[in-house]
Amino acid sequence: NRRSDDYSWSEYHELNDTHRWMQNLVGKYPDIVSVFVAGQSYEGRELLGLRINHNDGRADKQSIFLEAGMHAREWIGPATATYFANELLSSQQQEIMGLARSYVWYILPHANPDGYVYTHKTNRMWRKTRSPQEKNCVGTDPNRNWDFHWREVGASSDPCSESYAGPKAFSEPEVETLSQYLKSVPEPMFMYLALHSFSQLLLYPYGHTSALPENHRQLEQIFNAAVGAVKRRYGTRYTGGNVYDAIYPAAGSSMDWAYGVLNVKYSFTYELRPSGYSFWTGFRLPASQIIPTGQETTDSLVEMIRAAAQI
Ligand code: ING
Ligand code: ZN
Repeated sequence: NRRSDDYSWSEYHELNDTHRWMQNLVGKYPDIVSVFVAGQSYEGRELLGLRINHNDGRADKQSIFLEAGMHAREWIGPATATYFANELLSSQQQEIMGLARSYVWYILPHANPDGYVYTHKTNRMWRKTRSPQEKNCVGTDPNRNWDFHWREVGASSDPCSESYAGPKAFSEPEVETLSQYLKSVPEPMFMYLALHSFSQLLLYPYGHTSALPENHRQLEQIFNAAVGAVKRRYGTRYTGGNVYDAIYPAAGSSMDWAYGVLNVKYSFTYELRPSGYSFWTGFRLPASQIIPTGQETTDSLVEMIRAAAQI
């Protein structure tokens, strides 16, 4: 039973630790922070998020939604999401606090809580959800389960595959309830962000086709600003582009659904540190890199949002 002040970014946390930290923030910043429940997991856990809204009387703010932890083993995503949330609340940098005030923020560190718990208790390399499927296999890839060009390409119909799209679109309660929540967010959504790992890529739609989205010139402009900024502090190099060409065809992601169905014009996915291709080490980013990753990703998000707002 640790005190909220003990929460730090020098280690990776278990789900309950982070949920408790979020609840404690409400007590610490009652006028600014509330928690929201974006949905439920198969095993009955809450999809708990932080809503950050500086009530400074500014009307008609837009929202920015940041999702992390969709894939269970990608631990740096949730750690970076909470790092960024903490920056929005307590940064010494004027431009970050300015950004914090300019939008209504929704931050969901653990979009796949069952999977995350499973990576702590049983199998560090688990990726999917934990719902039972056919052939005695477990789990659906939640980033292939969204109802937008579902299972068209780069998604498996084999329940035992790591990229299993599920028996139908929105079969996973995590995905279905989150989609409902996203539709219910009252402020117009300016940007949708997803944090994954790894490979140091910044991605934008689409995953189901090599055809570029209608506003791809703006997306590329924002991409360039974000990739320039992520390099500033530690020289971290990112590449990327549209999912289909930059990594692989992959239909049914949250980002494409946010863009294609919710109509969020600026939708991006970060594949965070490390670079490289080693499956065995890629998801095990040392905890000593949480803070540097948090810093450079915050730098990048600041520039990304600034660039998008200028368009
Ligand atoms: N990569 C992502 C995946 O779901 C991705 C890449 C991003 C696909 C956005 C589609 C849309 O496969 C990892 N490492 O999870
Ligand atoms: Zn992922």
